[in-house]
Amino acid sequence: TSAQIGVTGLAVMGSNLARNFARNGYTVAVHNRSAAKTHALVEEHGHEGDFIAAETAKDFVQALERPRRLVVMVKAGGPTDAVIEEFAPLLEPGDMIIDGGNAHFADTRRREAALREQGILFVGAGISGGEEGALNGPSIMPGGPAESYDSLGPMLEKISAKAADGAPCVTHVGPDGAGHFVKMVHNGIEYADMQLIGEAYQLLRDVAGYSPAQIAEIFRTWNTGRLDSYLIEITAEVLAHVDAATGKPFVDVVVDQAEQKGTGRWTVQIALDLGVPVSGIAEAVFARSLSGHAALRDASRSLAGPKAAPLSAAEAGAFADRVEQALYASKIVSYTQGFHEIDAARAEYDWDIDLGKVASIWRGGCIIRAAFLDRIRAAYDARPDLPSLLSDETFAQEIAAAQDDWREVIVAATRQGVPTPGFAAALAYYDALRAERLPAALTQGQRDFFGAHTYRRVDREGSFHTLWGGDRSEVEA
Ligand code: NBP
Repeated sequence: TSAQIGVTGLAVMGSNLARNFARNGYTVAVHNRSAAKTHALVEEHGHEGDFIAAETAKDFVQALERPRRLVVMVKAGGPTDAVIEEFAPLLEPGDMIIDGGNAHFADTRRREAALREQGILFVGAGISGGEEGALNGPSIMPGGPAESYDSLGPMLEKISAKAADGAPCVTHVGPDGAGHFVKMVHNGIEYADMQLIGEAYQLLRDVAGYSPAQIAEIFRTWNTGRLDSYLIEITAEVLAHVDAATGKPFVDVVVDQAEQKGTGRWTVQIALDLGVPVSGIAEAVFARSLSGHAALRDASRSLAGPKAAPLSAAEAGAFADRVEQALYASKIVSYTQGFHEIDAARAEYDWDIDLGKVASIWRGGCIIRAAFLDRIRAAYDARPDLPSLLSDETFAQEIAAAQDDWREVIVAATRQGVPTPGFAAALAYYDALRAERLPAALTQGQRDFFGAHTYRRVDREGSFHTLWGGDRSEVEA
């Protein structure tokens, strides 16, 4: 017999993905650089389905039915190139390599172009949901040539998570690096979601005076409403957890320095290149880096702050409702910014990405899965050319209803000296988009003054320059 799919790279993600394929009835060839992992997988989980263990690259390739489908689940970067270099010479035109690692989309574009020369279909597939998702159903974001999806799609649909309506959380996202790009933005949005939740927690604690256990209850309540999502759910779990060793809230015994693996940073770097304002995601990335500057924070602890005036217990409940509004409104803005970035990449790289489909495949399996995504899908389904999520009538109305509370929360935070970069950046974005006039006109005047960079006029076509050093008359540039 031969295998319908092969997985090489059998650390936690690869072995769980291989088991997922096997449990869904596929015969799976498995291979790892060091063969011990291959044997361990088959010994421990061989009973879950049909595995073919391959010790060498040659055996692995020979075990696959043609055209071959070979999933690479190794460490992103150099290791992925090493594996492709090892396997590509053993493959034939029409065979497919699927990279399920967290590759940078630019690497995926490069690899796709190189392998296309050899007639090999290269599919860069973003996979979200961690090890648990890989085993029981992840959200999958495959890119690459569209024809790859004919044979690969049905298999991925089988092993993927399913949304509440039963739809598989996978679609052909777009050509070459589109899948990894969308996975990158997914992670950027995840950073923003986590930061906003963190700010809500901090406000409930430092302004409203709630304990972590009480805040866990508040999050549990929120999770039954429009904020219903995996991240809100696990936030309640983490906040309710008590450290066994000290009896203190778990959140109080963890060092408050957040780490990152880099996909959030990429989201911001690429947004800068594309000229897309993703201020909420950027603040989330910066908040993590700020938290890690221990020496700087130590040196700054004695800096002056406002006189603290905590709320009374009677005021706290109403404040918590306001925080929910602020969190929800800020979340709409983060997703607006993330989808803008995908839209900009769609134009830049000529990718045919269906934004409603993207929202749809994030509804299950992945870290940002949320009831909210159904609404985003509906917004794009109703109007595929929606200029921005904020242009959707329902979202606009919800923000209109939330904005007074949103502003109040930021005022309270500012007055009490609680940093809310995510909430504040989201509101600034919203207000800037709404503004009749922006100070960008002044910026243009300054640029023309010091650098003769020219400006456009509101009342006439063309570019103009004022002779600032001379008689200040205007000339056409
Ligand atoms: P790791 O990222 O820790 O990679 C370990 C695997 O890479 C092992 O199979 C290892 O083989 C192999 N490998 C390395 Br390292 N260098 C190699 C080389 N030069 N040639 C061949 N194989 C090499 O594994 P992971 O945590 O399972 O993640 C796999 C991919 O999935 C990564 O790209 C990751 O970013 C992505 N991802 C992870 C998660 C998650 O939650 N962990 C979620 C989503 C995506 P060895 O056993 O012989 O050392």
